[in-house]
Amino acid sequence: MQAKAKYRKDYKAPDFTVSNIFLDFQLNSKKTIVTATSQYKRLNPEAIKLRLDGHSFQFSTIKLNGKDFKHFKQDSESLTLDLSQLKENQFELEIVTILHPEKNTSLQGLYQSGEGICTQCEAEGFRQITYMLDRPDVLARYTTRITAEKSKYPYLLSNGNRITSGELPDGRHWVEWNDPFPKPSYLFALVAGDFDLLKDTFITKSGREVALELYVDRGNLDRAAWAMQSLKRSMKWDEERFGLEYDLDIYMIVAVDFFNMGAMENKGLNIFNSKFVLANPSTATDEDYLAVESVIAHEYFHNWTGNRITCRDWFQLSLKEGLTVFRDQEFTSDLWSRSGKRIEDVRLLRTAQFAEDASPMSHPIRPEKVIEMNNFYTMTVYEKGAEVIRMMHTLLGEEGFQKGMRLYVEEQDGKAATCEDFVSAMERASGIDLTQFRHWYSQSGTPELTISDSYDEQKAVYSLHVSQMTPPTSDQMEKVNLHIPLKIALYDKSGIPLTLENEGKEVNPVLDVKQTEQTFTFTNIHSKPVPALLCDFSAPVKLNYEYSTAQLVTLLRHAENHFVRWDVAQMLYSMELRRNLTRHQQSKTLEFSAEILSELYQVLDHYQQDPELATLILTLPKVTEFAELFKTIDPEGITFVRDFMVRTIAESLKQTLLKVYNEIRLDEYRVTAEDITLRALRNLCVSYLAYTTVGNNIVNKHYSYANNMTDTLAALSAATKAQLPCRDSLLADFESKWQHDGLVMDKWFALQATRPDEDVLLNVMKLMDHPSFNFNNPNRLRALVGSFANQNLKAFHAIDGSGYRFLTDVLIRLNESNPQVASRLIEPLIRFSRYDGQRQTLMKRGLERISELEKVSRDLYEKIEKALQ
Ligand code: B3K
Ligand code: ZN
Repeated sequence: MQAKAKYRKDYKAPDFTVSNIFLDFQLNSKKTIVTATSQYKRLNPEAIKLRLDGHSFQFSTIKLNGKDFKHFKQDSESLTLDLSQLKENQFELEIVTILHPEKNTSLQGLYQSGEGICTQCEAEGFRQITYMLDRPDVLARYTTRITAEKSKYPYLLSNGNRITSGELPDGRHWVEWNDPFPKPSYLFALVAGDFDLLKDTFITKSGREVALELYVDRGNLDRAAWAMQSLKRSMKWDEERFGLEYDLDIYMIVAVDFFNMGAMENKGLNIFNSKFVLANPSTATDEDYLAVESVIAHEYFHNWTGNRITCRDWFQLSLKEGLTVFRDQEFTSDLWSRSGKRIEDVRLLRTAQFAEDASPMSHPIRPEKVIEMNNFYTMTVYEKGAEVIRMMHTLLGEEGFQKGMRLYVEEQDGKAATCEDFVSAMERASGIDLTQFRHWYSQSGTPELTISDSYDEQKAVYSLHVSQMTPPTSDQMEKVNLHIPLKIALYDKSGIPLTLENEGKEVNPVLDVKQTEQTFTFTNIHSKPVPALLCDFSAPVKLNYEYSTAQLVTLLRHAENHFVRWDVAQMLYSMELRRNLTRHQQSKTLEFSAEILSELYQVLDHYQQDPELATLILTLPKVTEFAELFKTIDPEGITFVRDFMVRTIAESLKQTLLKVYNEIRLDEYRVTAEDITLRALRNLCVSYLAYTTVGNNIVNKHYSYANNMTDTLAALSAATKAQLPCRDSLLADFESKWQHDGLVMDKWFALQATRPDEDVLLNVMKLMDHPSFNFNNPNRLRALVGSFANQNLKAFHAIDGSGYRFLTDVLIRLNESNPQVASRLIEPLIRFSRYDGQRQTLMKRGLERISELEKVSRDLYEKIEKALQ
């Protein structure tokens, strides 16, 4: 296997570019003929070789300026034209290729999804359609003409505006589209199929009317309204907060069932995984509703941050992704709850991104070396990338940040830009020096802040001693000091906030940590304070400070910042888990601190003060969240102790849980912040009560009275996790109701995969033959196999190696059919260094089995090579 790596440092501007491209698709699911006629320009007068990317199609002819052309060399991934005889610097190439959408299970390029046909071109899928300069810094104007059988494909869609259309005598019809905005090939899209269509309009702030069209599978119109409303809210918000307006006359979204990721921001024609479009009360949970809204927003926001301003090369991916995630996070925060959204995002970052940065795949948000680009659509590039943007927002403030955004847009509109272009605009607009801050782009790993404090009672002086250190990562041994914004607050013992000052001068609560060791001093402090550190998670770092339980309790009760109150609850839980894991490993009986239980009781009893925060505080971290506390993970022990913690909380708060459960009354289902919050709290009560003597009764009733999917699933999940007697009948009931609907069945598959039962793996294997399961559908695979490998810590890491063997078998199949999905699913296996020696050997055996295959995909090769290195 030889897979060549690309390095960021090797970037060279292209020798040639394409100004216009005309694509003619004679569409058929078995055989599609594509004729691409492109206007090329030689940018470097010395260049005589034109290397075009392309693979996985049949190539029939190539013409240069209308004449058959033979001076080319072809290999498995490219076509190189010898243009030494060509005098002109502008020329036309016509290339004919033949594709087989029906056979394309990789779901990249042109492929069949259900009865329809669609495309996915990011990052490098366009080269599976035709030979092209398939790189994001080649921006061309696209005209696309699609011809297909009218009865099967009444809708023929592509980017931009519908120009003309016509009928052919043989039952086929055609439509021609033109996109006036030059774009890179990865933003090209085509969809053909029969759909139900939801139409609406949006009037932009400058008064232009935009047609909005949402295409869903026939019969799904009653699940489309929420996505449309979400789109309109996104368009409005981007005008109000960022001053950015939509630019075409039409915006289309198509929902498809077979899709490798969440959605794709193709210019004017977003293609979505149906999971992030379809929602109605009986099929979608509150969480699904919010996820739909946020993905719709994310893809819409890409129209400016991604499409109008795109990336110069793929190493700059975070330029569009980090920024667009930041924008969608802000959108959700403005519309719903800022602290709730922050907590959700930090939970994800601390588990998934920190884990990635401690794995063989560790990379900076702007990677230096890539083998398969699809492997870099990561938590690091997206979520840590968004944190880096958020830190700049913290340092510059909203006003300075928006000034920077305006400068960035003004300078880069219509261009392919770099991360440096963005930071430089922020710096120049605000006058704030970001020299040291830039290291966040080039340094991988999770920095650690170790903080200690001292108090001089006589002088009334309090000092925080902060040191920073980033441990080496698999990709980078040497680390430098970063510029870390550390937001703090001080409280006195009774929880009253103290003014931050130094010698009479007010001190900014965001401390600039820049050196290995720094001391920050506060004067006029008349008793030893309790510090709230890293408020709002002002930087993506780990914090070491020896909090006492009493200090944590003070903050839990009194901190003004909601994030801090939630965060200290996490610390209390972590302390309990660590302490009990040691006891468990020493075969001692487990014990839960009475003091903490009584604090939890107070939070629950006073939930009305802030039901959302109460719910978040009372939610115990998942096993996977707890696992991240340890260098070496004990899957069985963590699962055992967490289970003990759940049961203890449930038992000791039982009466109050019951009281709250009965107090909260929600009749008609509404997707409002207030109702979602109360529903979440009530369902949290159900999840705890399931472990008590009233569990079976309550859960059973909760299931039968449920008038929405949120409650139904909460009951089903509680029954499964607590292994209640009613479990099997509820699971069977759900199955018989929803077996026709893959998307809803995914919830059921995920529950099946996370059952605490001993025989869960046998059950998962059996379910791979379930009529609702489909190995070629990534959503089904992620629900069943992904949930098992990522969420069922204990069973996946069973010491007999059965979990690893199962995943390896699945990966071997997927290596051929869909490498991109395989590469996501392999993650838990490459993280073997986090487990004991016996498990490591078994996990490595799985990886070796894959690497011994005759043909390993680039996607898997890159990860296995890094892991076994
Ligand atoms: N840009 C796409 C992701 C493409 C992934 C390619 N493997 C969706 C998004 O981030 O909005
Ligand atoms: Zn994105």
